Amino acid sequence: MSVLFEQIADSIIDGMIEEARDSVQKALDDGCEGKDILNEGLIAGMNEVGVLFKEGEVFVPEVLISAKAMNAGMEVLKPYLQEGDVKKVGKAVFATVKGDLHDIGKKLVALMMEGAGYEIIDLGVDVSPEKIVEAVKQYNPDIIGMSAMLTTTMVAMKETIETLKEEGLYEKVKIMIGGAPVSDKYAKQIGANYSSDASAAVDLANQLMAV
Ligand code: B12
Repeated sequence: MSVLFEQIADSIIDGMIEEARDSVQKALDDGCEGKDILNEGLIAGMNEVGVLFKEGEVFVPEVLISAKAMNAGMEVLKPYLQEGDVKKVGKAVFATVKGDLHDIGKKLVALMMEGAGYEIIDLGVDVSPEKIVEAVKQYNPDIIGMSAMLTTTMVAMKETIETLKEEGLYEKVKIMIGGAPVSDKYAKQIGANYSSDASAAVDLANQLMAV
């Protein structure tokens, strides 16, 4: 890992918002690729935070500050991930499912998809199946992207799909799911499509849209 990427990762681990912004900008000024800054800097840092959290070395307040630093870095990086074709290829509604407040990964996926030409409607976090159904009726999207980071909330994805079926909307949209506890197997079980990260999500969306 280059020193610059290490600096970015450290700024996330330490929850230093200004440093996160500055180090991402510095890496961009140095000509680093947006994708590398994201994967080897920001995401690498957040992954380390995850390890420290699991080991009990840091607690929720620190993780929240790291999440803020991650968002600050992502804001700087956003325009560089969104270069390229702006022709709209489809519309996607995104939501973090009921009971779940994690949104960093979902925002990243939404950001990359926006960059790939999708119109994104982000419903936010803790979104009930009913709200998702309402949004499908209101926006008529091609894709629904659902995110869950807790083993206890991933069931809400299944509930949402069941509600969509009850409303006769399931056949009208493609469903993509993701998040740490989610797998391809689970996606198949509930009638959705899975992708493990943000760039794979764009490929999956294009595949589903047959772009
Ligand atoms: C940041 C974080 C938080 C922050 C969230 C801030 C925010 N705005 O998002 C805060 C502090 C709020 C938090 C709270 C909690 N958290 Co937390 N959190 C994390 C942490 C450290 C990082 C998650 C993250 O942002 N990763 C970085 C992003 C880039 O990765 P990602 O989210 O996985 O997203 C990628 C893919 O999954 C995928 N993806 C994600 N969504 C989607 C959607 C689609 C459609 C697709 C295609 C792909 C896709 O693409 C993304 C980009 O590549 C994880 C640890 C971990 N290893 O994941 C724990 C973790 C998820 N949290 C955990 C827990 C337990 C909690 C709490 C219950 C803690 C508590 N005691 O209160 C609460 C629950 C709150 C709630 N109701 O949701 C556990 C979950 C365990 C489990 N198996 O259920 C984890 C795994 C930590 C651990 N090892 O114990 N957390």
